[in-house]
Amino acid sequence: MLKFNALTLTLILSTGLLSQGIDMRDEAIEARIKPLANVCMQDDDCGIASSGPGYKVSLIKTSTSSEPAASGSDNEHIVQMLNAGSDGVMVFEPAALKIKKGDTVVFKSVDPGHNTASAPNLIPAGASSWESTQGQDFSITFDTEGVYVYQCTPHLVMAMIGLIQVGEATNMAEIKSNLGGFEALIALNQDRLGKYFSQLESL
Ligand SMILES: [Cu+2]
Repeated sequence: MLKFNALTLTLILSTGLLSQGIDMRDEAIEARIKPLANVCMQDDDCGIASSGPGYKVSLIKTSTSSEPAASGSDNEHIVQMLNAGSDGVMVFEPAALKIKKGDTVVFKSVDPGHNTASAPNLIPAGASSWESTQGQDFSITFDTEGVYVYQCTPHLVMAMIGLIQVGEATNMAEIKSNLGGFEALIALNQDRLGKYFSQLESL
């Protein structure tokens, strides 16, 4: 006897199994079924509705390909804003990121006191600049192809910076020719900028 509804399947097992005793249910059947289903005796009040002899089994809903989590992550990228990371103190992680046109980047305010802001003249022509509020998560969807340089405004002097490449690096030459003024604002960790460009090019 099978009875379907939207989320659960109630299944009545045969009375043949029942006749072999309660031990078989406890040790053999329940152990195998438990990860997948709720099971109880037909006569027990276990919250599973059914009618008929045997056991009552309601399948536990597990994640399937229709769950949104897996597909969403393809188009969404996380950049953490950190007090300390693998590149030292005050960092975006990952600092170099390559994404597809139309993808979204979520800047996570893991540690307080950071923000993300596009660097002036260091984003593709026609792209929108951004500046987030310090200490808050911020997400942005990139619809214009090219390379973007961004900073944490309070920690730019310490080279808390990052690079995002959307699609092809169509504006790389222009970015590199405009870098001088930006570099001059960085007093510590001056090697990071070159390192991040190398990382981006190797992605
Ligand atoms: Cu910062």
